[in-house]
Amino acid sequence: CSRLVVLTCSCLTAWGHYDVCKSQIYTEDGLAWDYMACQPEATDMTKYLRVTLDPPNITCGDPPEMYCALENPYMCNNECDASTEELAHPPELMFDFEGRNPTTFWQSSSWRKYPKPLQVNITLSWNKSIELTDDIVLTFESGRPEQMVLEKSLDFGRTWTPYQFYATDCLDAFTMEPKTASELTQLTLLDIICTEEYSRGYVWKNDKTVRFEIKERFALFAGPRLHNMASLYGQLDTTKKLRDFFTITDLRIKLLKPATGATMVDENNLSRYFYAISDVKVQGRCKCNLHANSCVFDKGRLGCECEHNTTGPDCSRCKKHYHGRAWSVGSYLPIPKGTANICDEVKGSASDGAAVTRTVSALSTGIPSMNGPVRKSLNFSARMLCDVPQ
Ligand SMILES: [Ca+2]
Repeated sequence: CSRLVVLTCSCLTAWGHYDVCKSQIYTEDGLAWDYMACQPEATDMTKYLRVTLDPPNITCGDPPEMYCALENPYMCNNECDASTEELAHPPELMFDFEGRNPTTFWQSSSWRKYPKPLQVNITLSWNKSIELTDDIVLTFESGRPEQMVLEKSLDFGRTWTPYQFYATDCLDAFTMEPKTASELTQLTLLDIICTEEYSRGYVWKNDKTVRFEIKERFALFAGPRLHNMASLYGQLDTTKKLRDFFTITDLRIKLLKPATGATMVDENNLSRYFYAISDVKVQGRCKCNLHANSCVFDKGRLGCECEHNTTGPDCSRCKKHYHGRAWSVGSYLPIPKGTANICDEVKGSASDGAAVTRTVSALSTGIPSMNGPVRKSLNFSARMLCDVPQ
């Protein structure tokens, strides 16, 4: 490494991660900031969402109902009563801490209006663009649905596109050939597939989860254990479609048909059929266009703490007086492979000194940050940053 790079590396070791926005370096002109790729820490995004159900009165318990087990219509000991805390199953119970016993879950009314379909839309809204970093995992306490679609929105719920279809029979339900995420390749990564992997009949007792496989898709570029994130970052840097694929503002779980245990629907005992979800996992980070390394939740809203003289909830424009050149997304790759694409000051506006002061104070505000403790993957960071042509 050259002298400059050695300094950057030592700063990083102290800071702990490659994703920091900048570090101080000495140049011929004195102390200066060295900018590099930055993005907020990935975290549990279910803490920051708003959930809406459609139809709104689909949650069980008003009036109280008794439910029977799917596999045994004579085992009816599941009572739902919205007016009693111990017997109520409101939507919040999909996002609380799991791991205690008994489990807590949201539950729908039963299929008492059969043959009219029992369908529920569960919409999760962040009011902010976020980037998914791990699999979306839904855990069902009822049998897993026979038909379901996971959809995403990038424009706060105005328009929706499917992420994945799920069915016991993809051809019958959606006229799609069944596929699994493991069959995807770099070329078909963005294809929307229908999978039968998470819906099959009687095995539901053993596996209650339905997944949208983010990591399997990442692995197509980063390798099976995601050891080569630089390769994925390189792809993300150059392919907007790929970046957008993993970006959402909202998710919608469309439950289209409950589990029936792969038999004919028992019309005399419709209290066997319902949806119940105990847990929803969504890991991700605020999308800050690689211009912020932290994101705060303030007054019920997520917002990036923008650097590089950018502003807006996603740092998607240049600050006033900093339109010296057009705004551009930052880079996943550190300098010199990538560039931070800093918004330049327009000559003759605020002084350099004032700009630096503002940036520093933004870093040291007392607002609780979503950045967790010091990050891991030091080796990766140092290697990436030292990888400079001599
Ligand atoms: Ca729960």
